[in-house]
Amino acid sequence: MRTVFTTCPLCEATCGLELTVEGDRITKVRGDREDEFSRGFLCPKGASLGTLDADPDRLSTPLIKRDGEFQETTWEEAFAYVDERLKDFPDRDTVAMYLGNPVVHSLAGGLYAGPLRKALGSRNVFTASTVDQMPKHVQVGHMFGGIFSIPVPDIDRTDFMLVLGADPFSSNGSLWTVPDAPGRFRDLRKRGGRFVVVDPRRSRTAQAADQHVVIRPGTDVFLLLALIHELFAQDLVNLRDLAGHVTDHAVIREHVAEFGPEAVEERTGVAAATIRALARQLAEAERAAVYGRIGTTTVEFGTVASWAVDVLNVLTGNLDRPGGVMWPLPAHSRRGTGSGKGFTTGRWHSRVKGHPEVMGEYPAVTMVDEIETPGEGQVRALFTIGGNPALSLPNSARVNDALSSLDFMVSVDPYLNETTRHADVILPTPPPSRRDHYDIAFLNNSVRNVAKYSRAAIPLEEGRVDETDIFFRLTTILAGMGPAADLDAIAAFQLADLKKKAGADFEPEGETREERLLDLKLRTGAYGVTLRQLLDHPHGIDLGPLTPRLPEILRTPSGKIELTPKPIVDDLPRVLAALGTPEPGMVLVGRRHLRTNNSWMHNVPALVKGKPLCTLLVNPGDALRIGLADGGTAQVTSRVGKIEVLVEVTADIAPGVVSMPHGWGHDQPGTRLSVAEEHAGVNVNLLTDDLRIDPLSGTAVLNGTRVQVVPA
Ligand SMILES: Nc1nc2c(c(=O)[nH]1)N[C@H]1C(S)=C(S)[C@@H](COP(=O)(O)OP(=O)(O)OC[C@H]3O[C@@H](n4cnc5c(=O)[nH]c(N)nc54)[C@H](O)[C@@H]3O)O[C@H]1N2
Ligand SMILES: Nc1nc2c(c(=O)[nH]1)N[C@H]1C(S)=C(S)[C@@H](COP(=O)(O)OP(=O)(O)OC[C@H]3O[C@@H](n4cnc5c(=O)[nH]c(N)nc54)[C@H](O)[C@@H]3O)O[C@H]1N2
Ligand code: SF4
Ligand SMILES: [Mo]
Repeated sequence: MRTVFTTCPLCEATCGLELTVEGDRITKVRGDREDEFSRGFLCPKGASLGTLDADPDRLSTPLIKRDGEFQETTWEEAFAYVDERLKDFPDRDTVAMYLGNPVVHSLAGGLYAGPLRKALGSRNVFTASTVDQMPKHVQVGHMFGGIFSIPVPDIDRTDFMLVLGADPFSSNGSLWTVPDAPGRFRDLRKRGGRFVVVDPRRSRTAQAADQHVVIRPGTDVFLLLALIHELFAQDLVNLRDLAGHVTDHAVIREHVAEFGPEAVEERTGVAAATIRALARQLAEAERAAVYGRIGTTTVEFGTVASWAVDVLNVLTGNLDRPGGVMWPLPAHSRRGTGSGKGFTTGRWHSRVKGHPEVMGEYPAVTMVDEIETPGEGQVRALFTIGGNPALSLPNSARVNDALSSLDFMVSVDPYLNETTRHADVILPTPPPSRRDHYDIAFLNNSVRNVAKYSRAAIPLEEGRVDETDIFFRLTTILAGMGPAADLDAIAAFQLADLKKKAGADFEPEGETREERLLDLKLRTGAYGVTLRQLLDHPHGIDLGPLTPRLPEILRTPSGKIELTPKPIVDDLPRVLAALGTPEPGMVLVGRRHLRTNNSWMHNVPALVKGKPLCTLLVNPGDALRIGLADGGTAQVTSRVGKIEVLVEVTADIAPGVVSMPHGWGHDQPGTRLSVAEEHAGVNVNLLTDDLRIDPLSGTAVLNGTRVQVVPA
């Protein structure tokens, strides 16, 4: 029996875990009380890591589909087969790639997803970002010059937080690495601070808040613009230390002139007096932070709303300031130089619908168009890497048809699920216990600067292939080096090259290619930490609270914070037009439950037991009017589809709104998910509309879908 300290890879909170390992099994999971960052916090998902890890439905060998049946095969044969079949697609744009959420949660993804995309050489790259956070990247790209320069609320030092469209008590934070978010919010209140939640649903976070502002879905943009309006109207603008670092801020006043509290109150459902009071609280707090997530990004005006969030942070002088919103500095990153050419989109456009490229990818919703539409460059082959587009993309019925029509499909995924059942080859990744972990992605969003590296808790079995090697091998295959290139030699060559570029005069240390690469990044990083030091500190190293970074962050052509970027300002007339065209009738929104993780953790018995989680929340007044009873079944219809779903009547949801979680619908034939099948639920994306996007970012509108609800 051994004790191993590691980091939970399941969500963005990056909690430290204390694992008890017996033989090749995790037999107990506890929150690591000595973890420098999470201090023992653990949620039900982390607690289930042992069961998830040992799930008998996980694939352990590659599968190749022959005559419609999956057959087990060797890794050599699987890679050789992929290499051979790819020869049928000399035009690389006909091969697409979809990268999903778990890719950003692994060292493999952090180090090798970029090279993998590059080696593919196709313009048809899609990721979960365009069903999630792309508006944030676009907005910070335009305002600060760097697509990853997303400031995060410094919750531990703030006095006031305004949270819109996020439920960190359930999601544990997003684009915001904040282990034990509930504890930190409670501490904020204990210090005498306040937080306000804007949400059409009384979420767990809203329940704990000082104030819950109920809003009509999809209308946060109007509320946010009205708050900006009020900062000017009530003479509350105070740039503090940002004066001199921003482009002319006074012009914003003109842009928001028509969004006064009275003009937006009916559309948002938020009283003008409430808006005025919120603006005052925000401006008068000594230190305040505005934070918006899913309910402000996966909506029609996601980019404008995201922009408005940070405009509020700037106009109240709370950007780059302790207790406001700040930029973390991870140990593997170097300090910025404060110079750059800014950010653009649309360097190329998609074949079928002419969508602009954003961050080198197209909207995930248009993947289906590219597969279905004949002509030169039609997508006929697809790689899915840690993604489940069959459940996670809008208009899933169409996605499923498209996937089944492909000529060739490869999935890098541990499960035979709703998506990978369509594949010709499945390359299974080992369970979390078998992999080394360092968080490349989420330390960029962390509320403290911390560093931690953990080697695999349990050695990888003989004959299995690590995810880093799967990524690397596919990269070399796509780069035309064949299925058996010498990966060590290539890695040594790359490391030498990187070493030279970084001007490093030392030999990076480590037992694996990835460790040496990480050691190089760390030692040439901002703090000069070494891999050896991290190995000596199994609970991580605390590098301190966030510190101001503005001058080195800014990479805009003007060298200032661009307060009114042209592409964003140009979208305001569309916002104004929408203000005048209210959306009558019932609308559908999403939610997350503490015991879920998008689509892929419903195969863990402890996480799906008890009351069904996949229900339609209906307000009691609406239920009475429509004739729905708690525990009954509703038929829900949208432009794209029709479903039947279990009804949960509750006053927690606003009138005129229904709420359903995503990631369910495990009743598809040909999968291997024995537990999830018993708790199938219904796929909400059979209702969401693939034609509705935020045009500036290509992000799907997943919240605020117009629906009709009747008894089934
Ligand atoms: N209606 C609606 N739809 C939504 C959302 C919503 O709020 N409402 N949310 C959206 C959001 S925010 C997101 S991020 C997307 C997620 O969309 P996706 O990323 O497409 O889906 P996931 O459900 O995260 O599926 C992850 C896949 O990775 C596999 N996997 C698990 N562990 C590993 C691993 O270690 N390595 C690899 N290679 N694969 C692994 C799983 O088996 C699964 O197939 O869904 C989006 N869809
Ligand atoms: N337990 C759990 N944790 C997760 C995940 C999970 O599936 N389960 N998924 C992870 C992923 S990939 C992500 S991206 C994050 C997301 O993290 P969050 O953004 O915190 O996501 P949610 O918990 O869905 O909270 C979104 C809230 O927005 C509200 N909402 C919906 N529409 C609107 C609107 O128009 N306006 C406003 N103001 N509110 C609205 C919903 O009612 C809901 O309470 O969570 C991550 N963490
Ligand atoms: S909050 Fe996230 S990181 Fe922490 S234990 Fe739960 S799933 Fe893991
Ligand atoms: Mo996400």
